[in-house]
Amino acid sequence: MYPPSRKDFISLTLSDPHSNAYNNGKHRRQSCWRKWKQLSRLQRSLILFLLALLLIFGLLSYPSIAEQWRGISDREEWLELNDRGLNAAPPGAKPELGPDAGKTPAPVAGPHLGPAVVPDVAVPDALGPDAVEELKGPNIPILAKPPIKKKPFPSKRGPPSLQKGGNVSDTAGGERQEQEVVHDEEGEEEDKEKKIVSWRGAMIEADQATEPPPSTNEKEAAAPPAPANPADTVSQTVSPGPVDRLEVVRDTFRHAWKGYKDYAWGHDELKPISKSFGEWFGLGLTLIDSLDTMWIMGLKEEFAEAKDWVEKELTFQKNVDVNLFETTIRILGGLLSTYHLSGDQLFLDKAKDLGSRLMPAFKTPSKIPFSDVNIGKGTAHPPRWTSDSTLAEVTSIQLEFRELSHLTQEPLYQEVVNEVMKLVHKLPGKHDGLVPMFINTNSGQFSHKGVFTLGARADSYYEYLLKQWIQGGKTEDDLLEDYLQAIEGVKKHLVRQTGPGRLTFVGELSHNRFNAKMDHLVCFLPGTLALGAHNGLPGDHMDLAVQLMETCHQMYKQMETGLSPEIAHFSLQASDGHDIIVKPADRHNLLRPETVESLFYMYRYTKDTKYQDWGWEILQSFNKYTKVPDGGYTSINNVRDPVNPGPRDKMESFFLGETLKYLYLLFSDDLELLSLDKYVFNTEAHPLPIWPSPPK
Ligand code: DMJ
Repeated sequence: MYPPSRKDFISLTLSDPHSNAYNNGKHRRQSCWRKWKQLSRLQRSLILFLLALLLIFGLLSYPSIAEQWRGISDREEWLELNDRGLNAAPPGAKPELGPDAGKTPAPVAGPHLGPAVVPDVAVPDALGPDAVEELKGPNIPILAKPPIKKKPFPSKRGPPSLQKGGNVSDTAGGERQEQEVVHDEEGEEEDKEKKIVSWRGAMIEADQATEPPPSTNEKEAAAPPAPANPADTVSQTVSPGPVDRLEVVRDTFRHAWKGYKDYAWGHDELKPISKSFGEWFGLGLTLIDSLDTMWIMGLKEEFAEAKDWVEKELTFQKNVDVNLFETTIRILGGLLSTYHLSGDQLFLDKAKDLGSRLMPAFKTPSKIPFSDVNIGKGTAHPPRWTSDSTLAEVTSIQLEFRELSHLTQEPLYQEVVNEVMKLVHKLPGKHDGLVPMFINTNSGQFSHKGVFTLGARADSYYEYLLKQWIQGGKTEDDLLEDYLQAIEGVKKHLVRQTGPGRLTFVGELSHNRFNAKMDHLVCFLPGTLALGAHNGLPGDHMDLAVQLMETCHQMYKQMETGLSPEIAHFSLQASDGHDIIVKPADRHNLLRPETVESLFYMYRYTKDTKYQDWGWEILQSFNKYTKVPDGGYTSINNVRDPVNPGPRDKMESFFLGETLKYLYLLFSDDLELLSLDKYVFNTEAHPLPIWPSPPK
């Protein structure tokens, strides 16, 4: 018997895959079907089985893929949040072309520079006509919203992103550039050494998230930080004596240190919720920032362990870009002060090594230093999109470099930083002593003139004018002249009072328009004014200090958590209900020190115990809303929501280096403990000795 004629076969030959002949869809479908029918039963079953397998696998892996997509959309959300008011551009973002194209510094929202600053861009204010004056600077380029880079799926499955709510200002600062860095440590393979470290504060997820497994992390990230062990929150009505308060600060430090030790040892910063760490420069930032605090608090065991790490592990021979300012105030300053307190040569040796590696930053046409230095390669550069440096950054490294010269008898350190001060002293473009926020490293001229603030990017310029003058035995007249003139400028242009409660605050000026906005960073000013007054400067500086201290206190007291927002706006009209207005994007608290720093100075100089009480309330609020049960403290997203303050999963090094140190000194009645007549504190709270006055 002949088999039935196989027309199928004919059709198959017609559909020669190599021919370019047109096959319509129907024809193709028929061919497929015929092909399928030609297969043996075994072949068909095998194919069906494989398809079923693929389907099952696909269904099983769906949740994790969906989870990753959710992570991406979360990231987009916080990037957008950062862009509020065109405030922050993520790494790599460039400003739109404009009159200053190619040299416009991107604004930064960051822990170190403070809130993002684009003060000359109008921000609609829904909160009332006086909360903020609308500002419309005509010539300032607006940052283009940068493309959002989607992170490719990791090749291996790892712990989910635990940045609940995102480290808004910590990870997406406009000037932050991600760089791949190869650490040149001995004995390590290059591949293993590759880490992402960023410029100016971008905390890139460390590869090795430490324990515990993802599920636990997720659970904790979702929950607000410990609504405190009742023992941690001493009732505000019970006022323990100073000794008890000192012990509570010590306990707070120990708890913070425990988290760092358990989950971030030797790394830059603790992420207490996810029990992991973030790297910035990869130099053990928190550990070094904390050294002198431990010494001052008498935490000997902790100090010994940390010293051991410095001795055995800390190396500056690393191919890493560091920010000159941040590295100077935190690491160089921390090493120098620890050397002074402990007398241990180890810390001076490390300081010398670091100081010499930072020197390439000063090799610029103008002698105004670049922002970034590669401490391994000995190269320096400005941010990618500009040749500007931030004014506060180039004028707030002087105390440390000058002290290094003193200790090493090597004049070069002092010479390079003094040169910067000389240049700025005679520079045109100041406004009654107030300085613009940027300076160009090529021309040595101010850039982006017209915006004046005591907040981010300018703050510590004013602080270091006074402190250098004090450090140098009050002999350098230019510094004093600049400081006095600046404070007059502040009084004339920036100081105002609120309408409802007559609170005195320091606003900002943008192209001659006043903005009733004050960064928490500005709360360093009462302390600095008090320091100046104590050193013989006009008495009205102290009056202003008292008034501003009250305002900074109110920035905490009027919030539901008792913690200050990052930025406050003030009402100028008496008819407005509230003195202080907080915009949704400004509600975060990064555990900053400025208010407790000023409380310390105010108490030392007035002996008014209300300042200690105010500090005590702040400490209790930190313990109530930012304490993480298993160790560490976290920045929070919303100081107005005591039910869910929104942990950010980051403990800044300055919480241990500054905030807790100043609280400890505030509660101590031992005036000889770091006497303000013998020491001057750098802007990261590291005490350096005041030099003896030269004979007259
Ligand atoms: C610190 O690094 C220093 O105090 C700096 O001067 C400003 N920002 C942080 C703390 O807020």
